[in-house]
Amino acid sequence: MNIDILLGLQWGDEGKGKIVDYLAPKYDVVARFQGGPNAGHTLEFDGIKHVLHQIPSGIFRPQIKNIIGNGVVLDPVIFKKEIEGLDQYNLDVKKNLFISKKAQLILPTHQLLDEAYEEAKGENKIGSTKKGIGPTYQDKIARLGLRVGDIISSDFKDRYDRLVKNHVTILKFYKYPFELEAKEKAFFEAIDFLKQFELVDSEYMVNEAIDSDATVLAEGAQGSLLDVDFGSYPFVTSSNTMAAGACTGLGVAPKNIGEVFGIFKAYCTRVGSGPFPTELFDDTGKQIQDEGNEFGATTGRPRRCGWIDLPALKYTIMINGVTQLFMMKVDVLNVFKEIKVCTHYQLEDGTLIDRFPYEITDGGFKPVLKTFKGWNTGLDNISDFDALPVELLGYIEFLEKELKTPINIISVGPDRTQTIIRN
Ligand code: 2SA
Ligand code: MG
Repeated sequence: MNIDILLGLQWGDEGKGKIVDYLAPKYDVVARFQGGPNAGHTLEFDGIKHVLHQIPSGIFRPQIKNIIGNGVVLDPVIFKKEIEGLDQYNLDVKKNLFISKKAQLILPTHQLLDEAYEEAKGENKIGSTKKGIGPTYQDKIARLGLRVGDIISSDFKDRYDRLVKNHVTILKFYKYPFELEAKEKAFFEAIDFLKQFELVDSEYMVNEAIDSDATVLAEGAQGSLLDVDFGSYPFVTSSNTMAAGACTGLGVAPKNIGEVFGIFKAYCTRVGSGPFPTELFDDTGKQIQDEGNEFGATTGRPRRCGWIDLPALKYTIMINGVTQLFMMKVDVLNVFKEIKVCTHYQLEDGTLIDRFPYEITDGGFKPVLKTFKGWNTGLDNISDFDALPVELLGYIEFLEKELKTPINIISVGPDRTQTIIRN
């Protein structure tokens, strides 16, 4: 069988956790391929609300194998906390979770470097989650990093010390004050904890699953507009969040990619800094934030809110080869009498474009907005697509025509059950 990919088409937080959890019964394997503890994937079911950061969202289904792939950067300390947080659910996590030996380790000093780099940027901060993501990927590319598979080697501590020495030199250069002792103690405790888990050559596991006709879902983190190559650089994360990232982050050949599920919100949000053409600074933006409970699932930061952005969505659908769209958080717009959609950007000379420009800077162009009548009613008791309000059906039809891709799932609330499937 092929491997399907599920990814976010905006700036993250599109609701990937919910959808992976929802789709999970169809899959034998769920694998994360990039990112790390910067991600916050929220799942809600049976009155439980749980946020996962590094562990794949299939973990709540006992029949599913969950893989943390080679493309991930893993913080052992956060991993230990995450596992302990799952204790309450009586899951056999050790049986169902596999970690690639090739995943990179986030060291305490990576996290300190992330803070130091952000502080040094002054006004130009990326708005990083300060989880050490950027510095860890930096060391990976510089061929300096430590990998999960290294933790069992006898010289692990020496190699750790050598890398930390480098980091300390940089921290001192930045005059960044730090205290390492307690962090290191927690790190080595967490490394011991990690040794109890199955550390695997996950590229073999994934490909064997594909060859044996098992179904595999690759779970993306963050969103395509945060992709290090194609996102709003430099205000991006440090990994390839796009579909191609699943190939390198799991060791899967492009010919084995099946469906690419692209998820997007019925509006748009962004957490951290960087341009956001459709951002709303008025009461409407605040209302979307309140209705959608738009606060970072990892850091608690308020998310910036705005209308849906079609040039950006067309771009991310293109670079990912999206085959199906899932529209999330539709219920958040229930309160509005009018809903707006950005169809184009207008450049300073008046030209209209519907491409995502190289320099996406706030102020360089204006979003052109088309207004729709809102459905302005609750969607609570609706489970049938055709029973959705006519205004919402019109909105969906317009988006499908513009995006040239079917919208097959409509999410009308955070719970597993609040999901409308288009037959
Ligand atoms: P980093 O930490 O180096 O990856 O930050 C770089 C940029 O990427 C953004 N980023 C995110 N954007 C949305 N959601 C993310 N996950 C958390 C969530 C974030 C949170 O689910 O809410 O809790 O604040 C995520 N992770 C990284 C980040 O804001 C920077 O713009
Ligand atoms: Mg999130």
